[in-house]
Amino acid sequence: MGPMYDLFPANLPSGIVHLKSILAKDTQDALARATKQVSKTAEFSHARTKSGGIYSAEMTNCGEFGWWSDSQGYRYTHIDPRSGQPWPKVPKSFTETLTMVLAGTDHSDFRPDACLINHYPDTAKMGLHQDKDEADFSQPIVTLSLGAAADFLIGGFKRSDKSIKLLVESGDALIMGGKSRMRFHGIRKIYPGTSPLPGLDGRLSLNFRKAT
Ligand SMILES: O=C(O)CCC(=O)C(=O)O
Repeated sequence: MGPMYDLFPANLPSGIVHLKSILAKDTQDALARATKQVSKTAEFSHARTKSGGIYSAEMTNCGEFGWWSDSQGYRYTHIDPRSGQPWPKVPKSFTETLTMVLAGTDHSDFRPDACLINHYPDTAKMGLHQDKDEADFSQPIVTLSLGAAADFLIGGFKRSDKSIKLLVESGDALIMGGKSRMRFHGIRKIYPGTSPLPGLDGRLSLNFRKAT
């Protein structure tokens, strides 16, 4: 059975698509296991902002490009700046799952070249921000959620605009595209102890992007 679009909240801004529970449990497990493999080559670590701040989420990447932040600022790189090695290849399970998720949406032709993976320990957050290091803002951002539930904030086009709160849970996909591609967004809260996946504490997000 395909996605049941009529079950999704009707009050989300145009361009935001929340595909609730679209990933079967065994798919979620496979993605979490593949993430573990990626992190054996490119380990999770807390990136720093240019000004020396530290992200409370841990990050790594796979794909042709990875997003990184350090004393040189935000950017996409071919290599992991920590090791000097290329980012690991995108696992087949990621690509296959993304294709399944996007089938039947307006973004079935999306071909990302970067996957930023965030791991949020129970106390981590991510402040409101826009994703604007990519070359073409007509390309969406697609995020798969695994593990603990979280409050995802969707704001406006200025940081000070009001945001709405969306509960994202393990197995959900969220698309930010079209008119909503440049909305501020962030993670306000992780719900500790809610991960349904054995061996995964906290929350993982797989963030597919077209960097170039
Ligand atoms: O973890 C998420 O769901 C959002 C992550 C995010 O906004 C980002 O990495 O830019």
